[in-house]
Amino acid sequence: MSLLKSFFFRVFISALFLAVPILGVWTFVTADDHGWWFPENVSSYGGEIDYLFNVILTMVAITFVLTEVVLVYCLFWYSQKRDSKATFSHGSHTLEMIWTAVPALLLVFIAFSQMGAWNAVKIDMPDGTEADEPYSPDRPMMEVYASQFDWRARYPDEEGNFDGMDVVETPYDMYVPVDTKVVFRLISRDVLHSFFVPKFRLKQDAVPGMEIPVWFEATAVGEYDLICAELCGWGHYKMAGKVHVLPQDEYDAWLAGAREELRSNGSLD
Ligand SMILES: [Cu+2]
Repeated sequence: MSLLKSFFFRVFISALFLAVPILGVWTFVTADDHGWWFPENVSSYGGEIDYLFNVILTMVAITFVLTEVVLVYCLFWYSQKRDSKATFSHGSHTLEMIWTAVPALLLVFIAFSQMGAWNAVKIDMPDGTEADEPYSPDRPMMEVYASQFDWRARYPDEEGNFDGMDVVETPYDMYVPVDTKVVFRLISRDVLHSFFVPKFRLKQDAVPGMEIPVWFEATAVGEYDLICAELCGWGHYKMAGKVHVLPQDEYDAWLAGAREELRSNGSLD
């Protein structure tokens, strides 16, 4: 009996293949205990995004496990020596219908399940702005400029203007009040960048030539990583900033202080 057909070799190879789904599922099931899972969610819509992620992950997991089980079964069963002749198959119309219809239905299900979250995050801005209408200048909270290789948050002056002398600009850092819907325009000065705050479950491309309204509501005071999620050049790695979420009174005090410092021409201590 050749080595390839020996029973123990077939068991060994099948077990190796079986280890893939077992390790794969184990990795996901225990990921949270090892700190490999998502960072904590601190945004009002983050729970919805995580829910959608889990729905899709479950679908993928079931498909993955079923496929692997069939693979291991075939690997073991059909590698044995047999005397019978192989049968010729012209394909199966029924099977093709099933493996086309099932994924199609799943995709339709995903498409409908995500509509609410997509609408809330990307289309209906909380200040009434729609993503495809020009941003209204009477409601701006801030502007965020992305450029090679930094982020700049710009805060309007007391009259709400972005082109006056008292526009506070903070490179890399962004300051926002907690439990408040923060709306801003995302603008790129050069190439494609992507505004990504993992703990807010927020990612939005900055596209040259477009002013894209973005919003979030942070639910906990803290300091959160802001990174660029679009490879934008040699200094891409440097586009690491922080979103500082402050209690409302501290935010007001910070903004007032920053404006005062700006007007002082640097003469304040
Ligand atoms: Cu970038």
